[in-house]
Amino acid sequence: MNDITIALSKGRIFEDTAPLLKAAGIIALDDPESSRKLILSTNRENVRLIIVRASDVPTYVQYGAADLGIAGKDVLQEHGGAELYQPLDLNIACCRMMVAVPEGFDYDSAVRQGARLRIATKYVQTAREHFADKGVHVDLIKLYGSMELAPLVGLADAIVDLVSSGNTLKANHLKAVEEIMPISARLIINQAALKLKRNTIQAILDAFSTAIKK
Ligand code: PRT
Ligand code: MG
Repeated sequence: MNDITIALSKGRIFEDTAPLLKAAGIIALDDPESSRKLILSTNRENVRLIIVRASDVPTYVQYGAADLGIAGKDVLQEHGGAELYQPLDLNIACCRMMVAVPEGFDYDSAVRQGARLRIATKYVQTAREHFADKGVHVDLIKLYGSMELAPLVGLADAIVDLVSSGNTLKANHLKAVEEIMPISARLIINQAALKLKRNTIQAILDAFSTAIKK
């Protein structure tokens, strides 16, 4: 049996992936929320999980430090996805990437008038492409979190961020004005690993696909 390393982040990705792993006969022996271990053993001697930042998952898989990974489309879009095989939309950790502005801001007329907008976001590449396609001039301000704060303190006119329930926007008197793309987590595979460990990886892939369809 080939040794397999799977990269994933704790929190919602781990929680939503655990049932899929279980369907593939893989159960983590530690809980990443309570354990400080970054390498988790599983019930299968040849399979281990590594716990990394959500945005670092594609990097570990790209360089072959992990054979498989689970990453949001938001993260893959920013990373560029080069050299990664992406065979499966897992349909977990779903949300939408949106443009949001303060409740009183008239986004449509600002866009119509050709105003230059200041956009704060963690998703600079995705935002750049989106506004370029629309022909809207923007200045992008890179943030690493709490994007919702930026328009409230005059750092930006608008933000590009992920929205699921909409509660965070509402709590900060912001409104979503445009959807950029629907987001869900994807299985990513290192291409060399796929060739070298095809049988083991294919078995995991098949178990995931069956579990998703249920
Ligand atoms: O936390 P860290 O900086 O390490 O990384 P991360 O924030 O990227 O990781 P994590 O675990 O929070 O998210 C992992 C993945 O989950 C993301 O890459 C997305 O693909 C997916 N996902 C699904 C989400 C959400 N839903 C989501 N709602 N990621 C973040 N959010 C945040 C959003 O940014 C906003 O601040 O939740 C807030 C909005 O939620 P609502 O319910 O109030 O609308
Ligand atoms: Mg987070």
